Amino acid sequence: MHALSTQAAPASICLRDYRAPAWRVDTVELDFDLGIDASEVLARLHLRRDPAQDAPLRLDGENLQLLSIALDGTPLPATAYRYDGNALEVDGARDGSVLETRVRLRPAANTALEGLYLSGPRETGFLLTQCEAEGFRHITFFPDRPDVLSRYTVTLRADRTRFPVLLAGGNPDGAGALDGGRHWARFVDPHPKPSYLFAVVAGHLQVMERDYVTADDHAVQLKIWAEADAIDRCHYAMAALERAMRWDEQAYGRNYDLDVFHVVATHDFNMGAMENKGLNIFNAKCLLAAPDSTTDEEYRHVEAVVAHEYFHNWSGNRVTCRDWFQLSLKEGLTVFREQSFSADMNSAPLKRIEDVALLRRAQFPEDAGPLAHPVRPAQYSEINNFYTATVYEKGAELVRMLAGALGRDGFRRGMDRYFERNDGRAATLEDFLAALGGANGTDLTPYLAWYAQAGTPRLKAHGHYDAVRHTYTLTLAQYTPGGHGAEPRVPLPIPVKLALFTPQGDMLPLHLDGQTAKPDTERVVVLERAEQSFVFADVTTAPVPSLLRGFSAPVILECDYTPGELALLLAHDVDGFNRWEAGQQLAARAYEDLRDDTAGAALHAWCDALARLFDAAAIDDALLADLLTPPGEVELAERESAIDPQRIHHLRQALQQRLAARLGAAALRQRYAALAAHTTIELDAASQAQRRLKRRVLELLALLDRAGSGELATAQYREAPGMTDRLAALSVLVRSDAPQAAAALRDYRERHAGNALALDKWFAVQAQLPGERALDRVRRLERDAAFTLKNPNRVQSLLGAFVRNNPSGFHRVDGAGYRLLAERLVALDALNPQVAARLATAFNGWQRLEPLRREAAHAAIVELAGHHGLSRNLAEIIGSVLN
Ligand code: 0A1
Ligand code: ZN
Repeated sequence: MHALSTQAAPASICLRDYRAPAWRVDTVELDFDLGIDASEVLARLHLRRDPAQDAPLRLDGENLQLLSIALDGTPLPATAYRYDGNALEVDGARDGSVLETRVRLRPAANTALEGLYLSGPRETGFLLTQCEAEGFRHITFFPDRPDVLSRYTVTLRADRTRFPVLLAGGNPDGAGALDGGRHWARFVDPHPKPSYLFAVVAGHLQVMERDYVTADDHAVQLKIWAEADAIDRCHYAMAALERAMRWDEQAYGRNYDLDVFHVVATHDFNMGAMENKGLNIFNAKCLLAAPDSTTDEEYRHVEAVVAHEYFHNWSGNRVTCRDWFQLSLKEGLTVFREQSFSADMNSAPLKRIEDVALLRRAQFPEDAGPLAHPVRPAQYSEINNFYTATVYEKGAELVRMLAGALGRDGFRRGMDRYFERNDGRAATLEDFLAALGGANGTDLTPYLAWYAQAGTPRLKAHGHYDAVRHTYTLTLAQYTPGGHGAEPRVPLPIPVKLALFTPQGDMLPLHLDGQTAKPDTERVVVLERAEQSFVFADVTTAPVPSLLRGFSAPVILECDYTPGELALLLAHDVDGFNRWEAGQQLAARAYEDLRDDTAGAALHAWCDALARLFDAAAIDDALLADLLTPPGEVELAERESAIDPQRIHHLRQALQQRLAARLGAAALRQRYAALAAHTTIELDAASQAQRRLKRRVLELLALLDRAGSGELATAQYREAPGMTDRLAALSVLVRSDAPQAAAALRDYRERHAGNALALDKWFAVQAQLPGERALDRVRRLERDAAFTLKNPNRVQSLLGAFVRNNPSGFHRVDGAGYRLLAERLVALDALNPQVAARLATAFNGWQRLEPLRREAAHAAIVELAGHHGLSRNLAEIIGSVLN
C-alpha cells in the first residue's frame, strides 16, 4: 500500500517553508461502518477559510477508495474535484462550507499498521487505529497537520457479535441496538484536537475498571482494555496510571479533563504506545505485566510508558505542536516529565544512570553519524523517521537544563504559564522558551541554539591549583564536532554542576571569586562562551573536581583525570550519578590499558576500587551492580576509530574477567549464596536491587567458573519465582554456552508457548548470543513456527536484538550479518515501512568500521539502495546512511 508514496527522489519538507493552513476544520463528524475486510467512513467537515489566503481546498488522503463526495449537501460531479492518490482538491468550497466524503478502507490488508488495521487473527482480532504522525489521511480526507484543531463527534456502527466493544476518544454520548444484530456507539470530544490524536477501537476486549476523582473533583472512569488472556496482567498498569495522575496533579497542577480515560493493549503496534486523546493505545509489551512473565526492568518500563502517555494529555494534547519540526516540544518535555516521575517513584540516582546510559547507547551514536539531526530538524522527507533518540532523549536533556536554570519553583511557574498561554493551541519551541523565561524574567533564547545544532558537544575541563594564592582555576572550553549537517556552530550555554573534593574525599566550600554569598559545596557554573575560566578562592589543598554532576548537560566531558583521582571519586562522591560516572570513566581507561597493553594503572585502580566497594556494607545493591558493569560495547566503540566489534567484545570480556578474578570466585560464590537466600518476587526497591546484583554476580562468576555457574544458573532457572530471576539464569546459561542451556531453552519455550511477550524474550536471549555462532542461530530461529515478519515485536526480538544488541555477532568480517539485514529489510519494507526503516538504522556508523567490515557493509547497503520500489521511509534512512 505504501507503493503509492514511493516516488523517485523523496522531497524534503522544510521548517522555513511553514505556512498557516488556508483551510481549517472547526468540527468534524465521522461515521464508521466497521468490518474486518472492508470498513466505510463517512466524514462531514465544517470548513473555515483563512480570509488572508485564497488557496483552493486541498485535503490529504492516501490510498482511499472514494465512494461519494458532496459539498453543502450537493453531490459533486467528477469535474469538480481531483484525487491523485495523495491529495484531494475540491472546487467551490467557501468559508462555512460542509464537505461530505465517504470512503472504503481495507483494515485486514493493512500490514503497515498505520491508519485503521486489524490486530490479531481475522476471526478473533480487533480493529484499531494509529494516526500519529500522518495516519489520519489513511482513514479519511482531511487537512492532516497538527495545527488544524477540530471538535470530533464519532459514531461507530458494527455487528454486535463480532465487535461487542466500540470505543473512540472523548466522552460517551449514547449507544444502542440496530437492526440485523448490529449496534452503535457515539463519542463526543469537547476538546479541539489535531487529527493525529484521533483513535477508534472495536472488537472483543475485556475491561478492568477503576473510579478516580481528580484533585479538582472530577469523577473519571479509568478503563483498561485487553484481550481475554491478558486482562489479568493489567493490574500493575492500572496502579501506575493512578500514580501518574496523582503525580501530575501535585507536581504540575494538571488534572485529567474527560469523564473517561481508555487504555487499550495490542500485540501489533509499531512503537511503544500512543497518547490519543482519551483513548491511549499501547503496545502490549509496554502495558501488560505479571511476575511470571515480566522482568523488573520491564515493570519499570511499563510504569514509565503509562506515565509518559498520560502526561501527554497536557504536554502534547492540550498544548500540541504547530508542525512536526516541533516534535520535541511534546516528546522531549514529556520524556522529562516521565523521568522526574520515575525518579520520584523509584531511586532517583539509579533512574538518572539508566537514562544517561540510554542516551549514550542510543543518542550519542546517532548524533555522531550520518543520521545526526538537530532536536528540531530543519527538514525531513518522512516524518516517521524522526521519532528518534535525539528528539526524545536529547530533547529531554534540553528541558532538564532549562528546568535546572530556573530552579524548582521557577520551572513550575514557567510551566504554569506555558500551559495557560498555550492551552488549546498548536505551539512552537519559541513559545515554550518564551513562557518559561517570561514567567521568570529571564531570557532563555540562548538555549535555542541547542535545538538547532546536531552533534554532541565536547566539554574540555582543565584545572590549575595555585598553592601560594590558594586558588583553583577551572578552565572550561567547548566545541561541537561537525561533519554532518551544515548548521553553524555557535557556543552553547552549558550548565556545569560541580564540587571540589579534598584528597581525603571531603567536599570543599566553593568561594567563587568575587561572590560573597554563603558558600555551598556544590554549585552550577554556566559556560556561555567558547572558553571561560572560573576561579575558586580559599582552596587550601589541590582538589579533585567532580564535574557535570547528575549529568547536568548532554555533552562529552574531556578531563585528564589520573586513575587515582577517578578512584577517589568512585569511592567518595556523594552524587550517585557521578560516582557511577567516575567508575565508568575508570573502566574505559582500564579497557584501554588492556587494548594498548600498557602498564595498567587504570586497570588496577578500577579493580581495587570495586573490590573495596564489593566488601563494603554501605552501598546499595543496585548501584553496586551498575558499578560492577563496565560501559557497553556500543559505548566503547564510540571512543574508537576503525572499529572492530569482535575485538571490542573480547577485550570487554577480558576486562570483566580481570574484575571477576580480582573479586575472586570464592567471594562471588559467597555473595551469590547470600543474595539467593532471600529470593522473592516483591517489586520494592530492595528486592529489585537484590535481583540485579545477584544477576551481575552470577555473570561475573560465569567468567571464572563455567561449570559452577552453570549449576547455580540451572538451579536459579528451575526455582525462580519470577521472570527476572528466570531470564537472568537463562541468559547466563546461553551466553556461557553451558551444557544445561539447551534444556533450559526447551523448558522456557514450552512453559511460555502461549505468551507472546515471554516468547519474544526467548528469541532475544538467543539473538544476543555473542560471536560467530549468532548468525546461524538467528537463521534457525527465523524458521521457527512462531517467527513472523508481520509482528513488530517479534521482528525486534529476533532481528532487532541481533543487529542492535549483538555487535560481535552482527558485524561479521565476512559481511554475512549485513547481507542478512539487507535481505530482511526488503521483505519487511513491503509489509511495514516504519519498522523496516527503524531496523535499517542499525547500519548507522558503518563508515567508522575497520576497512574489511566497512567494505562489506557498504556493499550490502549499496545493493539495498538499488532495490526497486523501496518505501519513502526506508529510502530516506538508506540514503542518509550512505552519505
Ligand atoms: N507519540 C508516541 C509515539 C508514537 C509515534 C508514532 C507512532 O506511530 C507511527 C506511534 C507512537 C509517544 O511518544 O508515545
Ligand atoms: Zn511521547
